[in-house]
Amino acid sequence: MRVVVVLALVTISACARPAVAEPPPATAVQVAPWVRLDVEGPIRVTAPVGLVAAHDGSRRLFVIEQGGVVRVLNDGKLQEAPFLDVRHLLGGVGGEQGLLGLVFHPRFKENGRLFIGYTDSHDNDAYAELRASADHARVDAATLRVLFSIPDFAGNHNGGHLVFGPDGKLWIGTGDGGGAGDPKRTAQDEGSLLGKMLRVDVDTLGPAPQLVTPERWAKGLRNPWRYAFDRQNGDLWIADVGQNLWEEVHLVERAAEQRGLNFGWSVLEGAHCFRPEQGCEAAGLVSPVFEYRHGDDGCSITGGVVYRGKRFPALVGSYVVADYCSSRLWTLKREGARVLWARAGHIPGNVSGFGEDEDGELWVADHQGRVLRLVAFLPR
Ligand SMILES: [Ca+2]
Repeated sequence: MRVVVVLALVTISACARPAVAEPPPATAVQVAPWVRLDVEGPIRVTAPVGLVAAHDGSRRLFVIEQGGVVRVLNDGKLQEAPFLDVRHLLGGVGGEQGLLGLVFHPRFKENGRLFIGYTDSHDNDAYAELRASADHARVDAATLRVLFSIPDFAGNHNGGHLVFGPDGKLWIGTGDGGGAGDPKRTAQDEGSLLGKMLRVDVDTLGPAPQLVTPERWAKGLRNPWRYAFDRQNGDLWIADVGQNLWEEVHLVERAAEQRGLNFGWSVLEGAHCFRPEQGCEAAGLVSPVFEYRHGDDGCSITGGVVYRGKRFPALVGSYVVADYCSSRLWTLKREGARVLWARAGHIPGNVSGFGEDEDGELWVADHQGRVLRLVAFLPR
């Protein structure tokens, strides 16, 4: 089965302008032609929330199932035996809870280390290390060591994503804890680990039970559902899920060289005062480079990866995002100081995550139970 996706490259002029934040979101004009994307699939899995490669030369792609199992795709075929099963560690599963993230150590091929983010049996937000078997064919859950966990008070906004940055550190985006409207104001609270982008050095672990003390690299996030580094230039793209009105994307150039940023939540939602009746002070807050309003465009952003594959030259350098509700796709690209965005059609289903294989080629997770692969990019 092939699903044809139409990609329309348009100008950014229709993008809503910020009400209060400074500086305003970058604006630019895209002049590339219309193109079509072909997506091949599906591969049937259960509630996938992400796709990750180990970059160990095995060419395997790992499917994160929210229920607590990691499956293996070998050359596009689903392996019967699971790679990892942590179902017994999870409390509530479904909604926004469960196994939420997976990443392999940059030297996984030598050290067999990998890391997961999940909601634990107490519904707290946990981050842990595991070690693969000697042949790296599977992972025994008994090797798990919790790096740290964050007490949580609601079932939603649990972060869970993990990526390694160009600095060799593990970057973990946490949600504000949940409920609605940042009820405990955690995202702006310097003392809370919630609503932050954390940075962790996993190569110098301390003693149990808290093996690491995360650095609060940035604050003001609501629930960053997938972010990615551009491995060519170190730019960090963050898709942060909005409340009732605005979905947003942040861009931090050469992020590892910066720190102390404030992405605005819950002073702002997108580039707009979140509590307009109270007014808001936007000075010093990082404004999103892209936002869209709830409605036909959707209701909950799913961030992807920065495409650095070879198959589709016109996509190189683009951060691909989708909306979970509308399944519309967009591509975002920095060119100098400008950010270009493009509508990219849609994929039926609920896009819950993206992944890139060892070649940097793009895959898509549909939360309804499918894995899809981008197989063609057709100018017309
Ligand atoms: Ca929560």
